[in-house]
Amino acid sequence: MTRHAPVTISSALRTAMLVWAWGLIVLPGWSGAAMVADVTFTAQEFAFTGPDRIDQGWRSVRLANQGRDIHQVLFLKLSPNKTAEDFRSAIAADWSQLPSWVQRAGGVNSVAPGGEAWAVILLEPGDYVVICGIPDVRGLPHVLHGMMRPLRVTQSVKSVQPPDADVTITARDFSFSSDHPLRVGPQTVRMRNSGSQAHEIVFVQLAPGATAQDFLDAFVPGNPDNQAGRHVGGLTGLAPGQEGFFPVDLRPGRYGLICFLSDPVTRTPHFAYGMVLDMDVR
Ligand SMILES: [Cu+2]
Repeated sequence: MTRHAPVTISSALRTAMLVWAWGLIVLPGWSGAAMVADVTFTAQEFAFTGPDRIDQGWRSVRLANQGRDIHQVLFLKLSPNKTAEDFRSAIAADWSQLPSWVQRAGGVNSVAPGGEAWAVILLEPGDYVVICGIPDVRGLPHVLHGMMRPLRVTQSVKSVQPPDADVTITARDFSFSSDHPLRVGPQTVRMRNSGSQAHEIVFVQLAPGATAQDFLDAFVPGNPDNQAGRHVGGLTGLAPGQEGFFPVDLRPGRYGLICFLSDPVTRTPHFAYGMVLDMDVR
C-alpha cells in the first residue's frame, strides 16, 4: 500500500501558485486525466480578455463568461494577406456573413452568464481573430460591439496530439448523429464535420421535460433566460472536413445539440433543416 504524506497547507499553496504561474486551470470536478486549459478567454459586455499568442497544435481553450448575456469564442483564421483591421472593416460593412477569406477553426460555443466551458481545437500557424457571433437584442452579433481580439498562432516544434474521445457526433447537411450515448460524468465529445457547409454544436442542458425544439421556440436574442434550458458550451463552427472536441461533465437528464449556422444560399438556419438532436443522459 502506498502511503502519501499528509497534504499540508504549504504544499497545497505551492501547487496552487504553480498552477497560477503556468496559467493552467484544472476543470472543477474533472476526474480521470485532468483537463488543463492552454488558454483562457473571459467574456463580458462587450469585450474579451485573453492571450495575444498561442503555440500551434491541438489546444484546449476555456471560456469564462463573466457577462450578463450568453457569449462564445469563435476562432477565425485569416488569409495570409489579411489583418484583423480588414476583418473589422468587412464585418462592419456586412455582418450577415463571414468574409470569404476567413476559415472557421472552432472554439467554445455559447455559455450562460456565470458559466464556463471548454473546447479542444486544432490551430495552424497564422493570424486569427477570435470573436463572439452571438446576436444581441436587436440581432446584431456581439463582434460589432467590440467582442473581437487578434490572435497570432506561432510555430512550434512540439507536436500536440488530439484528446481521446468517448463519443463522436457527426454533423452532416443537415443532421447530427452520435456513435454512443452520452453518460453521466466527465467525458470528451468529438465533433466531426462530414458536411459540405460549416456546422456547429450549441450544447444545451434542457429543463426537465423540455426538448431542444422547446429551447429553440423559447429562444430570444439578448435574453439569456430560457425556461427550456441553459447554454453549456459545445463547439463553434468547423469548416467541412474538420473535427474538434469539447469536454463536458454531465448530469442525469436531457441535453440538446443545435446548429444555428445558416445555409449561405437560402439564409435558413440549419436547425430548421433538422440539425437538432435530443440526447438523454443516464
Ligand atoms: Cu449546421
